[in-house]
Amino acid sequence: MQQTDQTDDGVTLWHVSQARSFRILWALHEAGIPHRVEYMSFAGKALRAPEYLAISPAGRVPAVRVDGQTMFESGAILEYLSETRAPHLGRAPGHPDRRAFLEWLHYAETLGQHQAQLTQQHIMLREDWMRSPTVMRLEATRLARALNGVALVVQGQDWLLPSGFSAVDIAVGYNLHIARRFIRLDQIPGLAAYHARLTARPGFQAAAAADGPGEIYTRDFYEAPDDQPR
Ligand SMILES: N[C@@H](CCC(=O)N[C@@H](CS)C(=O)NCC(=O)O)C(=O)O
Repeated sequence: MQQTDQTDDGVTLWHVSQARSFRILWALHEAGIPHRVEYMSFAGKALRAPEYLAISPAGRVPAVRVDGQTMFESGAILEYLSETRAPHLGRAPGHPDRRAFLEWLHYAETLGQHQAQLTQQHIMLREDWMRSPTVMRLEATRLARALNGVALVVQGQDWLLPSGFSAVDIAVGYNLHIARRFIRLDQIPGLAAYHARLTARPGFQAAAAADGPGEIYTRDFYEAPDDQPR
């Protein structure tokens, strides 16, 4: 595990470039929370090492150390950081947008499951015979359908919540940033413009600069193959 950015007020992020841990990296930069990053890799065995499994039981990223404890699950981490360090990114109980805040925070993982399938099929399964063109097309369609729900909202307002930018734009925004490798965002009205608003934010750009060399997605776009026998 390589360690960088020695600034440390107690928040350490375990991160793989381009992975869901980018959500946390973005939130840390967006809110100006001092932190350090432990850069991990899917190559090798670091995510399966007993010391990492003690932090993240399924060997996934993100994980953080915060307030003297470790924590996994990006949605929970975003909520905790909002509660403890960045109230402007959260919507506390009683806020008029609280219900929608929770919906979108969890919806990010509805999007995430389709992206995980697409990433498996296009990238992680290395041999052609392991992949399924049917699953690739189906998951791309399901991801686009799920993104339609996001588009319907951001056509009428800048951010997912009427009260303004929040952690749910980070959670879902990460998905959108990856989804454009599988879905043509400009074919869903409102999505490309929302993506442009997200990526123009200084917090996003600082996180992108700190993301490290991408190791998952090497192509701009992964086209679903047709079903003809190869
Ligand atoms: N719901 C979890 C998902 C975490 C997750 O699956 N992360 C992926 C990277 S995007 C991972 O670590 N995969 C490694 C593996 O599956 O072994 C979260 O949002 O934190």
